[in-house]
Amino acid sequence: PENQPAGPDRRFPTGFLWGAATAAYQVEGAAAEDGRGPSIWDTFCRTPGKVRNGDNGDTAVDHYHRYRDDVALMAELGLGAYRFSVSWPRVQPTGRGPAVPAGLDFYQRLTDELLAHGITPVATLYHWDLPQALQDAGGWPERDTAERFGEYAALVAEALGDRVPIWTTLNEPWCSAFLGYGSGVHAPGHTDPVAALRAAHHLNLAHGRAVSALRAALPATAQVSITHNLHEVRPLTDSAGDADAVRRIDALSNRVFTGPLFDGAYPQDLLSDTAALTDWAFVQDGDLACVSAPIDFLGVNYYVPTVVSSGLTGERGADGHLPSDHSPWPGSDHVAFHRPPGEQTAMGWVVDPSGLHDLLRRVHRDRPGLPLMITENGAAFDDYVTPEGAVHDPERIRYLHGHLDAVHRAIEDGVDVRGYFQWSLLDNFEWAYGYGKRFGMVYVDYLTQRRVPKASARWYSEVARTGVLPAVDQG
Ligand code: GBH
Repeated sequence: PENQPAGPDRRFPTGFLWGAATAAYQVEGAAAEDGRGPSIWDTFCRTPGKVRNGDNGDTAVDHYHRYRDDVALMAELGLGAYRFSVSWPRVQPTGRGPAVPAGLDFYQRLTDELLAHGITPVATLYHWDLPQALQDAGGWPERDTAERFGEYAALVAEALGDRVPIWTTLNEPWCSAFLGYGSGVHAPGHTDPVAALRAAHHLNLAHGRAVSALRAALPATAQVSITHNLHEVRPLTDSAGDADAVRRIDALSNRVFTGPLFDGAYPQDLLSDTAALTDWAFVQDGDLACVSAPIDFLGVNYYVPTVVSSGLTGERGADGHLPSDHSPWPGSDHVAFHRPPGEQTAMGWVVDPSGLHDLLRRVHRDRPGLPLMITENGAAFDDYVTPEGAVHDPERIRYLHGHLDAVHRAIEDGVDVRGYFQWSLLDNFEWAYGYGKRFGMVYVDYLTQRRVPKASARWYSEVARTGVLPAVDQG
């Protein structure tokens, strides 16, 4: 705090949504209950060597059974909104056919509980838990998966449309396509650059199909969106080669999604950069018109900037992959990734709020008038409960303060940011890292499932309640 200038308090716009986020597979548990079918993450967790410590989401933090207590805790913390995801294999165990009533019933009860506590439900239709049966039929590289997703979206909209005001189709399709089918560090663990590009297109198409289904079923007041983990890509130096590396990675992480979504076209440079891999013949007539149907806001998840240069350096990239490993960046083997200096989280991700500020300004510049929502931002640190029963996490308070300050500065610059969701409400199953990384504002003792709000939760609660970010972080 002593190196922070004491500035004026920053007041957020009235109506700004203050929330927290989770995802079904990371928190629910109850993996075999009420007819839920297996997802690609159930399978991946059982594949030796894929998930740290052999962890899986069978029990997770038991949110499926403890949702009432968890909602009460959210209310106690003064949260205005809760972003959760709907598990596709709970609704359709094989990804096809009629909905399982018990599966939908859980989300109806959860939603009713939120509304009863004055908390706005924000539903994401897909946060990475593809029904295994659809993967067996080819998964996201196959077009049929997008059609199935449209039908699933219709079933969920029919069940929850009267009570969920804010909807997101997909969470971070970049991860689904490029980590799931390119680098293989996420389920289903494939390492095929062409499959990754096909998956990206079919995820775009799935979004479009879901938007049509949602618009057909929801009241006109409902807001429909998609969440992307947009990358803030920065050059290592100001060389022309590094600028070209930025262009390539920007195409493969951002414009591969925002092009079809907002311009109804894949960027020309992306098509030529990947021409040696594919001619993109899987993009059919009419697809892009469907993908580019208007949305009401864009969800942005931000954790860390991406620093790139041209040329193989032989060093481990900031995304953790060696040049010899499978890359999540098809056709960009000669781009090197760098870990910038500075404070890091337990994930090894540098703490850099300027990345969020720059990213928001850039989206605003490219898409003026587009409302934005920060649908995820947060950090893992090595949290533990003291003998007195408290969790002191000043690093997280500093992290949140810095990033909320960045959001506020972007709003002052004219960017239309409507809300902020901390990742995550609870410590949970952190994908390939298992339970080893704690992102929660609430600590979870995985043996007893006891919840302990961290000091940062109390801090965030005050910000959410007042709508004011204090000048110093008070961590
Ligand atoms: C989100 O994904 C997910 O939506 C959520 O489920 C997850 O729990 C949460 O974040 C925390 O991981 O190579 O060092 O530059 C985050 C996706 C992709 C963000 C890789 C960071 C690059 C880090 N991540 N990315 S680095």
